[in-house]
Amino acid sequence: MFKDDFAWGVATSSYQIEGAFDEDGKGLSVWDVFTEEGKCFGRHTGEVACDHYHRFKEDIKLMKELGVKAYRFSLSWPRILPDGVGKVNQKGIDFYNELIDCLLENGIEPYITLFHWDYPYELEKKGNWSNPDSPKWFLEYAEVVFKEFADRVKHFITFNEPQCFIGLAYDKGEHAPGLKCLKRDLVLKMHNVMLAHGLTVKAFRKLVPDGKIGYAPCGDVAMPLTDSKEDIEAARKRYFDVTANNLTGNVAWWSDPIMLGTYPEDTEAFRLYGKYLPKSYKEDLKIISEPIDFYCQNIYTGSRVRAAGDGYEYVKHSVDMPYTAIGWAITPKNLYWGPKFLYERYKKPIIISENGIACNDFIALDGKVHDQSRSDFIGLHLNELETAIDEGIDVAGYMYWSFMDNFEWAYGYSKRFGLVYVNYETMERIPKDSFYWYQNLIKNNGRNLSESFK
Ligand code: GCO
Repeated sequence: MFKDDFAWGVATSSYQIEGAFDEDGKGLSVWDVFTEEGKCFGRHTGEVACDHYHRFKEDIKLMKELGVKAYRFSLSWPRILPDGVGKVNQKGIDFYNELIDCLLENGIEPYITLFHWDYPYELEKKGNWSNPDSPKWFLEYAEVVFKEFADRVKHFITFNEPQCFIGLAYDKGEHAPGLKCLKRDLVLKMHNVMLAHGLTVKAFRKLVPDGKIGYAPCGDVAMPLTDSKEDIEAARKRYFDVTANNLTGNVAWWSDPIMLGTYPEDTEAFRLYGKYLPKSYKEDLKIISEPIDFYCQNIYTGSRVRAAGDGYEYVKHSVDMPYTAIGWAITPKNLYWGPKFLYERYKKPIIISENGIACNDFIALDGKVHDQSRSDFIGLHLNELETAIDEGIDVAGYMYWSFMDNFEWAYGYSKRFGLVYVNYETMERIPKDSFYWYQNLIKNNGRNLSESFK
């Protein structure tokens, strides 16, 4: 059963919805530059996105109608500090103040993600996360945020999916700024991101003693092929393993330092690349592991694993596996095994900070969007999550990704994840069928989950 105070929510991020990319003194982010260079599907950009910057009141009205208790959104660092550090842009602060006040007036708890990828371009030019000062730059930004907003906002998340803003951005070259760096550089960037996290949590404790703070990484969940002890242990091993090929995209390198105060030293990647860590890394780990209050995870899909010798091996999905419109396998059990493995290793309350599906949504003759498969996707996943909760896994919330259709990074606007359909020409918002399905579920605190399939 879901707890009475379960945080039923929806999530978005600044670059994906705000637009107003150069309005009111905002500085450029790496995504503004990357998209301007035509690097994303159809040369789409976030210049206007969902125009949320001008329409946030209308959007929050819909959120209230949806009945969510929590709204997870991110702040644009260069909207607040156009150069990344130094001068604060008061108009940026004003925008977020209005947004926060409007949420609170509507009884919605804000969950602020400090960083969801729109890195200040001015800092990119100074060497981004490889610069030894980069953790302090982030701390400066975070302190401005805490001072301006933490009188009203009590839930913060430092980083969203470092696997992507380092891995996809500086390792695979698919996300802004689109680079392919050497391993020695990647290890340093990863370390500096985690140091920035630790410094921020430390500052938060002083500045916001009554607040809660967490961290939101991601990762493909390893699901055991059978319920045998051997397969379960094989899946756990794979989930937290770090191979040479998965240095930037894995779970343990990005979470063990923060949650356990150690690097995953018994992995292939550490044996190969641990030597690139700064000499002071053990000292830094004391800061990096400053305790947090909740551990978030963005979970979308999973892989099947079985025992093989004293290790593990992948088992391909069956040929009839269904895939979402973005090509991800639909594997609801990831919301059982993911939280379970994570809770058993890290022992912190878990928030599913993202879970969702891209569908080929369109407006039907009756003017509505009939996305039955989205409701089913959510229901199937929540069913598994509830089983984990019933077995004692402490899960504090679930944030559907996303509240509305938006700019899906390298895919531009071609993938729709929203509960609310967005017509990008007129900016009209149309709640999809799943909006009303989720509304009903929240109203019943999830108690009608099994009935809701009927
Ligand atoms: C992600 C992001 C979102 C994506 C979503 C769907 O964290 O990758 O947090 O910005 O839009 O995950 O891909």
